[in-house]
Amino acid sequence: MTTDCLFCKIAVGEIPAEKLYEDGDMLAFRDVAPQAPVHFLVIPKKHIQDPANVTTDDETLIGKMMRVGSQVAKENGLTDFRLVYNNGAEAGQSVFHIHMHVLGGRSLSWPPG
Ligand code: DGP
Repeated sequence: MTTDCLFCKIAVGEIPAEKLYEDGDMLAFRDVAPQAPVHFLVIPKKHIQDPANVTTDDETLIGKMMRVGSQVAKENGLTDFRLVYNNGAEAGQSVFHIHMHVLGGRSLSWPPG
């Protein structure tokens, strides 16, 4: 846990969130500013700053994020959905604890703005 990290605080329950999934090393919770009818985030409980800081030791954990995100998407009625990682402020990252956005429930355009 990194003490000044918002998502670390959510991971340990210090800050409340609407949780959709939790196990020993992972959490999925609804995004506070949803951009689609279904919009939630999947995070590892371990603090990793961003995709660029993933190491070979994290590969299983990061792969699990995709499996858990897809499972929770299906549980929330989605068959079509988008998985997004933002890396760095210019790419739209505002919380520097790695997270995967899962968005669905409406038609999504491509490319993103
Ligand atoms: P990004 O911009 O990719 O770093 O996404 C961060 C997301 O986190 C953004 O969509 C809003 C969401 N978010 C920020 N603060 C909170 C919070 O306190 N609770 C929840 N549930 N989501 C948050």
